[in-house]
Amino acid sequence: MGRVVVVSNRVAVPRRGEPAAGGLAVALKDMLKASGGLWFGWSGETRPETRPETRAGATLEPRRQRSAGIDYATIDLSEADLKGFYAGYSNNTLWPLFHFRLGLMEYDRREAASYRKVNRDFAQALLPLLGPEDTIWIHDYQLIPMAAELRALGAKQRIGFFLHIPFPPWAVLSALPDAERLLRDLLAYDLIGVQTRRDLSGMLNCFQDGLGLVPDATGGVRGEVAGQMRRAQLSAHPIGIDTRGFATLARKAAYGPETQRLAASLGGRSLIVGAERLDYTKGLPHRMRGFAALLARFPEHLNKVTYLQVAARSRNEVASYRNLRRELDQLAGRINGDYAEFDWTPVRYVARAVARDTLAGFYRAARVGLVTPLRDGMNLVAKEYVAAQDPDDPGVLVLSSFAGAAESMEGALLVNPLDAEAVAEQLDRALKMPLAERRERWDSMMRGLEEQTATRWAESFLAELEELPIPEQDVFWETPARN
Ligand code: ADQ
Repeated sequence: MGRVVVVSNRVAVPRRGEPAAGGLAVALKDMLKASGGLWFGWSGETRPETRPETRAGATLEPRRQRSAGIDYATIDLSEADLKGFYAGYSNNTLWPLFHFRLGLMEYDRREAASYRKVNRDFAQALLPLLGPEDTIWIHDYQLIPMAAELRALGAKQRIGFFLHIPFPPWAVLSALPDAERLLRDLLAYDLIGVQTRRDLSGMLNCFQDGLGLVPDATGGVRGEVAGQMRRAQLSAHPIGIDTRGFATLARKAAYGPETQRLAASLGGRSLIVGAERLDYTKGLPHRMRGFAALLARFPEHLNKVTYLQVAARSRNEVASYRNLRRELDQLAGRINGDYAEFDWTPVRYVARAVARDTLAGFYRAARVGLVTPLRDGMNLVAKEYVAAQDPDDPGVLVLSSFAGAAESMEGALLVNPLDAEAVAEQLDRALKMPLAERRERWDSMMRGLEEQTATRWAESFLAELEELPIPEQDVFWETPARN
């Protein structure tokens, strides 16, 4: 039996004094521990341009570490890679494009080349560490071409890919000058996992309209990559959280000093909570406008409800993120200016990360979890909010229908985040919802969360990958007869 080798742009190498990792990292680590596996990726460090490894054609020597039964191998990126591959093509081209934000997408051929180079560097650095029986699982949009690069170097192992963010249909993806190449790169994988049925239909539509490949009856596509015929299986594997673990964390945190201080400061008012990275996909300005509409249209909530938004700063090197920050500062200031009383601040806006257990306690203290991204692969905050609730007196989740989580969380009040009035109406409904309905909705969501955990997600993806026929089998390397 071979190992599982996980590859992701950032590697969660445990460091002393660091807060506990989230559910996703824990699920991957458990799986790696069980298979004696390896986690490979970027160290998060940059290296000077003058180092010999930076020269074209040189292979980077990964830094090896072992911790709690898992091997880690990491490489540094150069400043130029960081700019072109990471801030540029990954976060300023693919991220907005995959989130349907063509107006924010920028494109630069040098950044596209840097993206490809870093994927080649990753493949070259990983190849010598691989055994013939290993199963490789590559994560997310930063590393789409990595399997094609590994195949070009002769790798025959099973390679799976999971996309954490949405995948748009061809009408959107075709705006990318390299769209066809990116789709061909995907064919180098044996299994491509996406979050939802919506992403799956987006991807199948791209293969069909972009490359003219008709999916077979079992959801696979066959096509040529690097002179070889290959078949990639496509399927949806919605990610989950460590539901029990998070519920326990929240129960304990409710007695912690932060949640106690928060509760005391509310003076008996209801709390609406929002938490995310400060990212334009999360719909934060729309959410603030929705909250303002609540106060304008339903004045019975004035001085009775407080909205706490914690937004961890993110990707400050990209201009659209700095602009968002400015917009939010202004909006929060304006709403408070319009509605605050000397003893009540309607919007509490905290632009930084908070500890995981503190966040869990805040979720539990909130009558409403307000999760309204404009697009999101899944959205774990929605799941964490539900897991954190007190079963005897649960709060209500108001959720964007554009979050992947909406496909499986039927107990939420769904909303189109672009419609401020609709957000206000759903907030009003959530704040007034009787206990019996809150319980019923929460029960149905919690049952789903207990089934669909992060561990189940990792297991089901790998089980599907490992059941697929070995790529070396002849049928995968023949050119099919043309008809
Ligand atoms: P993200 O876009 O980062 O993930 P999400 O799934 O919501 O979004 O996960 C965010 C995590 O950060 C949660 O665990 C949350 O608790 C934590 N967090 C949020 N705000 C915080 C704050 N202010 N301080 C501290 N922690 C905070 C990407 C995709 C998602 C997909 C995940 C997993 O964009 O759609 O669900 O990957 O596949």
